[in-house]
Amino acid sequence: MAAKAIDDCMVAVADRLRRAQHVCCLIGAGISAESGIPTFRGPDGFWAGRSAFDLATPEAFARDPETVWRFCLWRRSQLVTKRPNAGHHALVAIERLVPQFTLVTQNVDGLHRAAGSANILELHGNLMVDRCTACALETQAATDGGFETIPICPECRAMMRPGVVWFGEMLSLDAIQKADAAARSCQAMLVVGTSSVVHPAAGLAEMARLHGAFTVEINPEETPLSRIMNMCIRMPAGEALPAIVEAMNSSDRG
Ligand code: BJW
Ligand code: ZN
Repeated sequence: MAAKAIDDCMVAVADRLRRAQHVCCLIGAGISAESGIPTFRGPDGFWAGRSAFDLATPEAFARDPETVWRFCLWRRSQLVTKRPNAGHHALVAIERLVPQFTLVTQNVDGLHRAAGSANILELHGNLMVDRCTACALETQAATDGGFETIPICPECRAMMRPGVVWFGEMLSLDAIQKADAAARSCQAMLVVGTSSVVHPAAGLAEMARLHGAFTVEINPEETPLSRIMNMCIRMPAGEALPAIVEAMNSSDRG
């Protein structure tokens, strides 16, 4: 896309965001790719050469907890070295520029909180949380090592599990209800870095569109939801989101 066309596009999105009372952002793994964290799907994704159903289902964990934990501990050991990027920081800036803002993330990496976002709904949990399989006690995982050992509950000595949501599991009722309400009530939604194939998350973008929100997809690749979006920005999130913030600030001054 020519520079002028990109500028016009950013100004148009900025204008929609500035006029919105409530902005909702639906986020996926693509935003963290520029922090060095692989996405899930695709040739360089976490699941390349692996089966998601052997790593991200309660059945897999029941059958072979060691394999599932090894995958999780390896990701934790990588994650603790990663930092938020320009895309995460731009979302913090947008939150501060609009009256109401809801960040609905499918990501389990905690980078939105690290960047400073405030109103976050973590639909698929958090990789750095351990939850007891027996008494449901939740603890924060260590960030300074221990990436070789399966955690044991400090209260009842049962095996812990990662605090993420696997396929076939219910999402937190509180989180999905709040996300659903945000999708229905927002005037603008940015759908960033998600393949939009996992439900119920993907359905939130459809819900927002159905309720009249202006929807913008930010993703270098097309997705099944591209066709229902008002606008698609085929750029990496770490470039597109800061450009939108810049346009929001310019229109503020102008
Ligand atoms: C960039 C970029 C850059 C790259 N900038 N972009 C309705 C229809 C069909 C099925 C279902 C349905 N409702 C429920 C289901 C079943 C299932 C489901 O959705 N299955 C489909 C896949 C077929 N859903 C569930 O089971 C959910 N539970 C549920 O619904 O409970 C009720 C129920 C149960 C049973 C039956 C019916 C109802 C739970 C879903 C949990 C998902 N969990 C995971 C794993 C977390 C654990 C872990 O971390 O190990 O969450 S799956 C995985 O996918 C992870 C992600 O959060 C999620 C979404 O992936 P995401 O973020 O979109 O990443 P990618 O890799 O797919 O895409 C990255 C994108 O970034 C790409 O598009 C790139 O182009 C782009 N990109 N660089 C911007 N720089
Ligand atoms: Zn316990």
